[in-house]
Amino acid sequence: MPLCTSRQLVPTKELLLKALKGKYAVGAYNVNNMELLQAIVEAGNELRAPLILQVSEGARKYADQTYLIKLVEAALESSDIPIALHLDHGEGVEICKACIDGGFSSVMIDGSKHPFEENVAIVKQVVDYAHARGVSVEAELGRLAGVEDNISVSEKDAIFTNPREAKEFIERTGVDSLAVAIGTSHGAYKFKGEAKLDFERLAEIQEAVGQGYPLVLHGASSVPEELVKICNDNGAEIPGAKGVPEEMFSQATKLGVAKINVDTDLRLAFTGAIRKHFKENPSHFDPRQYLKPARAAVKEIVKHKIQVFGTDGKA
Ligand code: PH4
Ligand code: ZN
Repeated sequence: MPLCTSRQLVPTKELLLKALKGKYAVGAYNVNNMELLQAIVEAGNELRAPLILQVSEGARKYADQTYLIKLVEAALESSDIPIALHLDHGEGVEICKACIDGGFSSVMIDGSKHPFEENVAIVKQVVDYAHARGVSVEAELGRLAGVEDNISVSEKDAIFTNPREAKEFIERTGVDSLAVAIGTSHGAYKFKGEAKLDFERLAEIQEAVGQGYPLVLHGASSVPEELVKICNDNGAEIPGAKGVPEEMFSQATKLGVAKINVDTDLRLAFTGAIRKHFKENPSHFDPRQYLKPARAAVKEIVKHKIQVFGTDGKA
């Protein structure tokens, strides 16, 4: 069912294939409320960059899918850049079907916690349903985990995406994009020691699946020191947070990463701005007073992300 707007969402696959060709990545930003959505879309509009808006199961529980879809409809009406709407980490076949029926451009079926054969079977079911309705599918192989300095080769092999399995997985499921585990993890604490991603493995994955196949990086927030500092200077306790260094993304896009997920950095920007506002204005209690700087801070970080991930700027 298409969304109720005069302007429609674009197919996620189209955005990813274009990004692959242009050697940049499309940022996929998590949407949980109106201010986050407005900030993301304003950033994309200003830089003429395509966007993937993504909604997790947690977001659906928090805000209700109907509200989120209506907000996305409003965003489409107030912008003219290509926008896709994606289900992030769909846990099972039913939620994927609900989002496909609800008009999403793509869904992620996350069967990564299941053994390989089970993951193949679940993903294949979603792919069959989605493709019959013109919707594309992302899946995940391997487990997202931060890299500790002393992680052994066999530990890595057990957790990270196996290139040979990736090729077989794609061939057997027909899935349109694949999230790979190469050392990123969700949240603000990604690395105990030095930040490291397994680019050798990413190169092997790209060789196995082919240069025209879009890969996805989850857990890709950079956890900028200045955003953590704003939070901590204004009462937060987020010590020792560490994300993916920004200079790593150009290497990732050269090796087939066409979609980069960002949520934690938006949370840090939003929360930092609110904390700062309250510290400076203890008498304020009108939500518009503190949500306005929060929205502006998210817009700034999304604009920065777009510049870091690259764009053809022609959207
Ligand atoms: N995601 C975001 C997952 C958000 O349930 P929830 O709404 O908390 O789920 O898929 C990412 O990959 C974000 O990575 P990041 O933490 O590095 O930003
Ligand atoms: Zn994720």
